[in-house]
Amino acid sequence: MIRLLRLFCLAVLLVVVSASPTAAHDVRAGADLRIAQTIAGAELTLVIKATTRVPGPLRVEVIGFPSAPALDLRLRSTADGRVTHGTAAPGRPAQFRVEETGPHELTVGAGGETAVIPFRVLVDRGSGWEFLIYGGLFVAGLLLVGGLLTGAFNRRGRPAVVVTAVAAAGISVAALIVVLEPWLPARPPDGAEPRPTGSALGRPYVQRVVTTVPARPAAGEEFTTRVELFDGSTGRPVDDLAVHHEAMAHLVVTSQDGRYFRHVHPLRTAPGRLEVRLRADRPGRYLTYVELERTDSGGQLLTGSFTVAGPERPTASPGPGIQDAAAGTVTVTPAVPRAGRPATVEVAANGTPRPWLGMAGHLIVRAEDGEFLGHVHEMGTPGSRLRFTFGFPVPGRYFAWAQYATDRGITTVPFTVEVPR
Ligand SMILES: [Cu+2]
Repeated sequence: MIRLLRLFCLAVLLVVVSASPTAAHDVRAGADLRIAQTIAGAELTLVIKATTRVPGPLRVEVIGFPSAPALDLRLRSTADGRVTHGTAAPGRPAQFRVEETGPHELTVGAGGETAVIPFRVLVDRGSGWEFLIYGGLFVAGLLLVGGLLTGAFNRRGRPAVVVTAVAAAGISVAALIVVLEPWLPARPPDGAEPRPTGSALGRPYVQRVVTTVPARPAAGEEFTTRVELFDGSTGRPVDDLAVHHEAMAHLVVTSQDGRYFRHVHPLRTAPGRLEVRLRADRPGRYLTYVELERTDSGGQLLTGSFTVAGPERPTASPGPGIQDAAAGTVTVTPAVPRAGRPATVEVAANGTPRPWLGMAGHLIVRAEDGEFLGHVHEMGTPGSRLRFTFGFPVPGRYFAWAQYATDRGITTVPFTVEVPR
């Protein structure tokens, strides 16, 4: 009996240890896939709705901040190569039909730009532990009935003990599974990746190359910022980014003087390649920070820089969103923050914030010299006051930008903080 239980516990432990973590871009019952994209000068969130059955419908919605162009969509099943087309705009979702679970690709086009988003359609198949529950009960029931019929319980000695012990074990296994089920790993859903390729230690860090096209953009002219990602070990393109905070990657571009700030969500234009179109109004050095996460691995912050050639040319289009120091009153507590201690940053938002990237508000902080970039989120304060807790690591001057979304779009509130010695 004890040996049996020991064996069973070992089996459970083995399954728990080898359980595969959730994959990167999945659409499954009860879970929409939300991906922020900066495309055609607009900031939007693409929502691939959850699927409950396959073959069945797959809906794609678009949320604009504040608006979004009509998107040309193309859905391709990687398994059989079937392609279907559609268009989507805010309030006008696209409806596709998926014939198979497993890997798919959604190509998104607008304003001459194209993103390819790989994702998997998954359908849950139940926990997979039912066979142990029903099996245990079935064995117990069978033995009890058989035991009663043959009179095994009336006899003394081995038969009665064996029948009782095995029946009790069956009931115990069933009961144990019923109790433990919420903590047991679920069976991978239909369409899941056959086997996770990463190890428990995570995947190697990503090496990045940040370039611009053209190589030396002119102030006021549109250019493409290109981030190429390479595996630290193999040198091959990294194409296993996990969606975190509703994006494959978050790119922050600031001018060295801190007067230019963009927080955008580049498009995946090829495996391991992310691109976003920008326009900078003044010449000089620009610093880039990419926040991303590889599947089964932790988050990473990659830095880079590029130079914009002169002369200064104020652009008519400041990029997606509103950048306005008057768009919110900022209060820092204590008023003179100390290095290495948490400070509270409160922003009185102009309007009612709505979720963007899964949060009510974002606070991005850069050290004046560019050596440090921090990013924290609003703490769930109800109403139009946004509260952040931020710890400035060392004394110095910091450029900060609080961001929130309302019906008017994304508002960025720039401010600076001095942390004395
Ligand atoms: Cu972002």
